[in-house]
Amino acid sequence: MRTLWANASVATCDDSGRVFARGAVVTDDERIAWVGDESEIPTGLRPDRVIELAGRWLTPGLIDCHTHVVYAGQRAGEFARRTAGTSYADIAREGGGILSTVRSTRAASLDELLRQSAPRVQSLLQEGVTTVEIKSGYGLDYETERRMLLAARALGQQLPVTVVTSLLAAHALPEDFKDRADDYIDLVCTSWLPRFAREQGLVDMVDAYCEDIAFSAAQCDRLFAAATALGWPVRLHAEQLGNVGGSRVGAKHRALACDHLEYATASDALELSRAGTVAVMLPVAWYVLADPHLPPIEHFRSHGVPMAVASDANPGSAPGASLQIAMNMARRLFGLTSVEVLDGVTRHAARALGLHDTHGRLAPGCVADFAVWSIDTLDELGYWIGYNPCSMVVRSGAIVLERNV
Ligand code: DI6
Ligand code: FE
Repeated sequence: MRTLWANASVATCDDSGRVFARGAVVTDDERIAWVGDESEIPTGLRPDRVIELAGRWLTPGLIDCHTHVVYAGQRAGEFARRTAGTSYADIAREGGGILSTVRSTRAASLDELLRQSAPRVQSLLQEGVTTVEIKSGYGLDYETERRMLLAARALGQQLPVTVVTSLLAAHALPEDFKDRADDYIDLVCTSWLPRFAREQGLVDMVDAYCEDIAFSAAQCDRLFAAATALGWPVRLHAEQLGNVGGSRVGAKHRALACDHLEYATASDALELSRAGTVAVMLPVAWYVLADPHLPPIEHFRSHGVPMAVASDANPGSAPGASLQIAMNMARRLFGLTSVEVLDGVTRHAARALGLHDTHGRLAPGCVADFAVWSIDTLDELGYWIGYNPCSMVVRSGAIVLERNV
């Protein structure tokens, strides 16, 4: 069916950054056929139906390119300890932190994981998100990592959202491998990766947590060599709590994304730009952990490193699931402009997931995923806190959500 989405202000978020104040979009089923000024719709494009958008803004569907929404339980007790002064790293060294969520996630069935995780994805959807990346990493044994990935895939079936999965087996060292991180990485490389490769369709990318409290740059290097040999793209959490050389390893393996990067240097930024890697900003984690070290935004800008913005939704450093709050924080705390933030949740986020050809932009041939906003200016994206101006979500050309705002 051919649909004309009429009378909208359209932000294409393509490389040209074009905006059509009196714009329109034409879709053929799940694809975009045409985008432009309403007065220039080609006469040959006769729509079967017209959806009147009454001057609202239309953007690509938002992409949350870094989340850990699949897990069981919560860590409010740790949050209380952290606000009273104990550090995130100290709690992790005591066997809390990620390992605490590993215990509750291992104990949860697939149904229980889905029951707890679906509302988090729903709240992203309400905010205009049509694509979400979901990581494993709270299993740290083969069966639970697999169950998390199955849950992520099931969420993509049950809800109108495109799910991209990352295997994050290298998230923390499981207790039974204490002091044997190399053995754990060997197990992941020689056993788990080949098993996931045989079981096609569960893993889209391989991720790692490269930090003093997690895995070293050399261990991530080995993991990425094994992952890329099996054909997977890689990405990693790097330089969040300190600089341990993660972004250089990411650049070496042409990582799709390097995430966090609070402690990255100018030369890291240069390496990322040469590798075409996206720098993913996670300001909610920065805010919750209250580490004053800011990511080197100016170096990313001057080296032309594309910046994405994501929620990092996880039970430790970014509880909840809100991309709009991340957008606000990226502006207020990291100093990104409203245009940088919008690009960061659309075309650059798509690039971070390897989806640049089909998602995150409004252009002919792209998937017809949109968000419609009851706002007067694009500056309102990443401005509101706790008020959601998203009034419609369109996925693959179909309206999947309408809100009265
Ligand atoms: N992303 C992560 O994977 C870790 N921090 C972050 O920003 C930890 C997640 C957690 O504490 O559960
Ligand atoms: Fe994360």
